[in-house]
Amino acid sequence: MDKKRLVNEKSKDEQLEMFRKDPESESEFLTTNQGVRVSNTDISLKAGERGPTLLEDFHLREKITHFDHERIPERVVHARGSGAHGYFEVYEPMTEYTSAKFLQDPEKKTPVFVRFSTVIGFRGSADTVRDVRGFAVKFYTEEGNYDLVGNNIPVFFIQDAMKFPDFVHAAKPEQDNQMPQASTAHDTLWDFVTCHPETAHMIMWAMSDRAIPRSYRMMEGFGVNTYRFVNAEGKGRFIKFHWKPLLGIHSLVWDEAQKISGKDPDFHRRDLWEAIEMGDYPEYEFGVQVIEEEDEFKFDFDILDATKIWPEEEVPVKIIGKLTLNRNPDNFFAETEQVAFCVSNIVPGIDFSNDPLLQGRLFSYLDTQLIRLGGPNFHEIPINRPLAPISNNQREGYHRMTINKGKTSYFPNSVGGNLPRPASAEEGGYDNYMEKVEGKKIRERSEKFKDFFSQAKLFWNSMSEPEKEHIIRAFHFEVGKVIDPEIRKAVVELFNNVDGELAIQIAKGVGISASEQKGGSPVTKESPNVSQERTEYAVKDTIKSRKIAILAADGYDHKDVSQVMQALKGAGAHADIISKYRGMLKSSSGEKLEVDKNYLTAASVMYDAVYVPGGKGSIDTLKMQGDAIHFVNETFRHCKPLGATGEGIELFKVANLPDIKFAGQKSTDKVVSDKGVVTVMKGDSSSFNDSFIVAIAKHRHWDREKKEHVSA
Ligand code: HDD
Repeated sequence: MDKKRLVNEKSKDEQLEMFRKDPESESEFLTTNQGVRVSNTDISLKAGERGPTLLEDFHLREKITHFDHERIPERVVHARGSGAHGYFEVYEPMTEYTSAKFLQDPEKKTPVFVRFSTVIGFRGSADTVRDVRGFAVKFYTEEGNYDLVGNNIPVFFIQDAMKFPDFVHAAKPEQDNQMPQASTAHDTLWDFVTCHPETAHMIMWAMSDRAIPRSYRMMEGFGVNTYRFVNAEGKGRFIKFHWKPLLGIHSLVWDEAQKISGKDPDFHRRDLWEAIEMGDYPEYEFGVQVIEEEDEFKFDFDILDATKIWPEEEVPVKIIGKLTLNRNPDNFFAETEQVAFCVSNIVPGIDFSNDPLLQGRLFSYLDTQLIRLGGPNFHEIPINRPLAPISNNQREGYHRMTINKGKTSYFPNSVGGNLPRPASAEEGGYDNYMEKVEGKKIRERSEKFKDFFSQAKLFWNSMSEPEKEHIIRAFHFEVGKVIDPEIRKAVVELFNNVDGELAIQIAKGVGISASEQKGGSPVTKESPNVSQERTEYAVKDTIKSRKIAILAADGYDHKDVSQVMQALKGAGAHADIISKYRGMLKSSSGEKLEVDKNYLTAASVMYDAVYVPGGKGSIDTLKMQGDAIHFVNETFRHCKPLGATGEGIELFKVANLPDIKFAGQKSTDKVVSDKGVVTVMKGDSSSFNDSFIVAIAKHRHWDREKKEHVSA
């Protein structure tokens, strides 16, 4: 049986396994690429011990040549990413809407490969930069591969693909000095923004907490563009795709994100990898918004404009299935780097719309893989191979793997039995949706595309107060780094079209005098679902997979630590013991505890909460350690939960947490929970655990008004 047929009859996992088991990896012995066993791979072949190296050393030449060619061009955007395998299940048959087979049978699991990414940074840049995150899903369906290439923000910077190269050139490091890396806080990006008012809405999202997610597991995903569902009767409907994370939508704060970039540049990669290794499988529900064709013009926005959302309050998201990521890749290069997503990879039952951004994307992705993966046969790389059989007349080109049999590579033919032949719709052939199109060739956009500010204002109106404050501070950082005062002024003027007060606040932080006239869009509507705080998809009742730091030294109270650790574990969280040195700690009653990280390998910014157990010896030591006090201060400043029992409270007092009430000294005193700081003196451990878990589940405690008084 030839390899191609074998591949097509196996599951994706089995298929990849087969490639992993190629003779190369099965041999116990080190061999050349030709299978010749190598006797020495340390010393090159020389003429005498101290003589010149000989050209005939085929192993040396092969080894170095391979190494010299080991890099492929990084993706022109989304270069830095992280991948995971998993599966998709539909909740109920979607027959009414689409004929796509992977959306019919709730019993069926469709294998997927997902790649998350940042957009602007190079491959080696940090994970927690302010940026959009890519959320690309490859479904290996029985009808062929379907790629849904989305982002974690539902709109885009520009309306027309023609502008994409300009936008990316402006956002990437500047031409003369290749700075700054992985950041939009520079002149050319903001120059582009002010020259293109259509960016206003997306910029609001990019300045919001959405652009600094806590984890790939805790962010939404959006298909962004408008697509079509087409059912078996040929009825089409406009749709937008959504991914809703079951852990809720959570973000970092900007100071935290910047510090993590130094402490652990792989923060998001590591988080995804470790969660999957520990069995905390990331899950996202799949949703669609549907607009009937007859309602195409019913809205005050153009449904083909990718800079506009379909407010979920107007067009509800119908949840139709779930994605689970349950396996890490075995090899980063072979899978995560070589995976090739193409927006044009589509299956029957799904079709494109005339969204001008999408239309350009249809060309770009296939085109970019040709240069990135070195030729037209990249679909044969294991991670890109469909499970559905491939059979066509495209046979040659660089890196061809399949060995086709027979004489013919054309259709129709009489020599090869007239095969392979096109399939009818009944046989599963892809039929393009029969849309009536009439018009003059023209370079124009429809009138509603020119409303640049209404939805930017809708977004602003929908934010909670802390979210608004974060947006203003993000502008202060980003635009504050712009050197040319004319560009800073233009930014203030642009956002004066969105909201006058916003413009005044931006101006204040970037050295521009605020506009006299308070401008702004007249829109007063809100769409709570665009707010991470207010959305119905906010999840604030679980601490599953959160990371808690426990600060301790010799003399810690073992009972305190064990009962809190047990409670956290029971609720699905993970705790690390942090101390000045790695090794073992000794409790006041003689037990031992292994330290996971020291103050140099850990930092408060890498955790979701901090707990300080009692034990006089431990606290006397911690009170003298600036690193421990800093840990507490920083956690407080970033509005994350803090818990302490017994003498542990002393450390919080030394850290001077402003306006916080602590549990009293008496053993009869109850648990006190104040703005996410939970303390108890003695005794009631179960109510402490409950209150601490509630505080962690809330994630952030923005009500710490005096947080800025804390230096950290
Ligand atoms: Fe794009 C990669 C998402 C507009 C051209 N894009 C890429 C990836 C994601 C997106 C997630 C990374 C895929 C991976 O992990 O390999 N892009 C989007 C979204 C857009 C968007 C949600 C707006 C709706 N992109 C867009 C436009 C163009 C491109 C308008 C060009 C006209 N995008 C590309 C590309 C990339 C890419 C150059 C770079 C690497 C790749 O394709 O494989 O073709």
